[in-house]
Amino acid sequence: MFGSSQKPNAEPSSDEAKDSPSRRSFLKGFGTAAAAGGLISSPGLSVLDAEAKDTTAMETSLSRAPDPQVAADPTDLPPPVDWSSPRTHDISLKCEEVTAEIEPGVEFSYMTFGGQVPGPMIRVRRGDTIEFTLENVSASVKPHNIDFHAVYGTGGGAEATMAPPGQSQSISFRAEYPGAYIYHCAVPNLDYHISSGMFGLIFVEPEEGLPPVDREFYLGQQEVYTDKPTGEKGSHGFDFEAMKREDPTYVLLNGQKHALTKNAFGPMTAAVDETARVFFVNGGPNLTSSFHPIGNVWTKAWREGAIASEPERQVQTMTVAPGSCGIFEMDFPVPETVKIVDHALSRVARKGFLGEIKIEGEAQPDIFDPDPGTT
Ligand SMILES: [Cu+2]
Repeated sequence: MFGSSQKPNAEPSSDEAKDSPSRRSFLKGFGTAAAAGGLISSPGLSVLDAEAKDTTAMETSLSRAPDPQVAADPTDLPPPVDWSSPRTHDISLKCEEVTAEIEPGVEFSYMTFGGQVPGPMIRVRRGDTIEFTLENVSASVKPHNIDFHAVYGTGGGAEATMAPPGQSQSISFRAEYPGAYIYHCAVPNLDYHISSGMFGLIFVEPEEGLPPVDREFYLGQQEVYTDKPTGEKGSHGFDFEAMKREDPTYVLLNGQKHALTKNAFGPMTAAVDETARVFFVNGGPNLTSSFHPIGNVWTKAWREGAIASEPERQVQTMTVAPGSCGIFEMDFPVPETVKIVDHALSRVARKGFLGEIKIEGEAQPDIFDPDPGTT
């Protein structure tokens, strides 16, 4: 069993029930997923840094974190593969339709894998076999399925996993090729379902593994098309015409506005001289991301998550197509707050996209001195 199937189970019977206290408490805290079969660890995310000040123009203030939380904990991802011969994994995901706030006061009906956006990250080794079950919970209204880009087979498994509410479907597949791949719902209205949150990442590690890093983060982007202007309070319905025009209301990192910043669920954290690896999935359904760390650089970058290729090095911005992924490494030589953006910056300034990595440690004035007059 894996991921969401291991979490406390609060299956609402109506939209109102989806906002129940039990669900709130389940979703509110980061790092609640339990490990199973060595696939998941949950070190937890730092709390909001109340002392930090931010003066950049692109930061807007949120009075509180959206509740309930659908933003995936960026530190809740399976640890690196530590086995050296093929294994079989039992992995399951639940399709859950969750009403939550994109930002405070803006309600939206999400569709998710495991109650989070992006859905739980899956990590296996090339040559492993996955006995996979998709459960569409009985509280769902719509049928769902799953297409893994890591799968050889019709629809990446989508046909065989089509599950009406209250039903489960299983497939078995062997991970034949390494890399970071998207998984997503692929029902006929697949763009609607992906926009509403139904996507995630499966990483098939190469047999030889990866070089160690100090931290790993799991991030996902999607754009949401609603029937009200960005930021207008109230319940936002879905706008199919806006989606046809590819004119989203929100472009989001981990499913909610500014989720991974001090103004919502807290930034990611690291220390000076540490290294980090980012697994990034762009659900789309339509927009290409220009993925950039402000105040830093992708030290190594595997375009499209194609880990079997040689990485590009010291890349400022990586384009990540909708329905694709990237694997990016970073160094942290100085204390700073790195802002994670889509460098199509109107998405940051006006449509809700932003993440932060707060790096703490000794100042390194030889590398960066913000005030040279005083030293
Ligand atoms: Cu779906």
